[in-house]
Amino acid sequence: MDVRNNIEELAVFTGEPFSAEKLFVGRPNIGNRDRFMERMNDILDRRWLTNNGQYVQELECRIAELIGVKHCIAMCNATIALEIVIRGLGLTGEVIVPSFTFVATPHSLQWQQITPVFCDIDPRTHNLDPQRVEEMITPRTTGIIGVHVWGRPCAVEELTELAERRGLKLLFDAAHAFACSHNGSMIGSFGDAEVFSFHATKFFNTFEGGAVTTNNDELAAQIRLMKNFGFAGYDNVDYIGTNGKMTEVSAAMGLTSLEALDGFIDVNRRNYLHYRQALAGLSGVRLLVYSETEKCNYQYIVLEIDETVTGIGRDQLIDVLHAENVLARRYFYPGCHQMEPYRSHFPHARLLLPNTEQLASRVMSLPTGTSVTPDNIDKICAIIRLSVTHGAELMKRLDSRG
Ligand code: T4K
Repeated sequence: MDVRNNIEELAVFTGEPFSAEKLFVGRPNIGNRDRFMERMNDILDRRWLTNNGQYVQELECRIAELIGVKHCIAMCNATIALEIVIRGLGLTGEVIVPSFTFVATPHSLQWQQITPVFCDIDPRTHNLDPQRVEEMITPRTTGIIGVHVWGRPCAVEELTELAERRGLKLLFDAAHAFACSHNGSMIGSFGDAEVFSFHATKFFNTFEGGAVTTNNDELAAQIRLMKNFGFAGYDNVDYIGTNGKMTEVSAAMGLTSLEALDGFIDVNRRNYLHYRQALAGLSGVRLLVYSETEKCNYQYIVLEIDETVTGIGRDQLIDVLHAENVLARRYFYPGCHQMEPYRSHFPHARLLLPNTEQLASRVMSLPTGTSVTPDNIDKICAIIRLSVTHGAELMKRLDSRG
């Protein structure tokens, strides 16, 4: 196998990466090209490109059925979908969110002058800690947005009980959690509404895209108006709205991706199990595990690096992997509270976010998906194993190189 056997052979010293081909986190999964092209031709033949076309309607029905909800409203992306549903739910003032998420989550609030209040996470789950959430509630709080980070469910029951008891709206950012379940029910069916992302980097993609799912008829009707400028029929505008519509091309990709969904999950699961086996027993490197009893999409291969054990920090390990053309990512570094405008608005937020701060400094995502083979994984894990086994020595050498 073409892998390095000792640290002198690492690309940081030789300049020669093990792989000429770059291995990315977030490489898109692509379904059957012929089916997609057929649908593209059909779109062009029918000359119906957007505005609630046939493929968008079909995709919405299929997703609602898959998740077991009354309504699915397809959108141009998850960020706009979050903004629209936040407005539809009437959130104002302050909304409690994790900082350990993609910046779209707080931005969708701040964009409409609602203050995201960052709450700490449970270090075991990487998701909102419900006890901390309760401590962050003030008279200005109107809602909670839980994020099912890595597709692993939030503390759904605790957050639901808390939201009901305190009269708050509960929304879930389910950007990572398409086709995942919690206690046997599909994610997408909890809270007042949930929002999925179908961005190219998600395991199920529509190029760009997203969706809101809900069982609330009134909310669904309102969101449908809002994503189409507020139009309720020709020449009649009932609401202030925006343009959140999904195109037919995106929906065609979505329908084609749906047909391949089980295959994508099988490959992701195979990759996850392969990583698990290849990294087993490596001290200081913890692979995030998925439930054996729930549906999972296995989209994120997440490692936590404990530098006190490995002798090499997360950032140095990423440097080594990048030198080998393995483009690992630091999702979600440094935490939204350290990004603008939040860093300036809440300069002391980190004092309330010790678990977020610690996790953001240790966590990294590795390549997976249909473009990644078991052979790629063997090589990636061999590099990690070598770097960790020679952690202290490698750090000394890297330091001396300046
Ligand atoms: N909430 C959460 C919790 C989210 O994670 C996200 C998005 C959202 C909300 C908002 O959803 P959307 O509005 O996007 O629907 C990427 C994605 O752009 C973003 O959708 C995603 N989360 C986030 C976690 O990752 P970046 O800034 O890291 O993207 P970028 O361009 O660096 O690409 C990531 C990797 O994917 C690269 O290694 C290259 C690879 N890639 C990317 C694209 C677009 C490809 O190989 N092919 C491609 O076409 O944000």
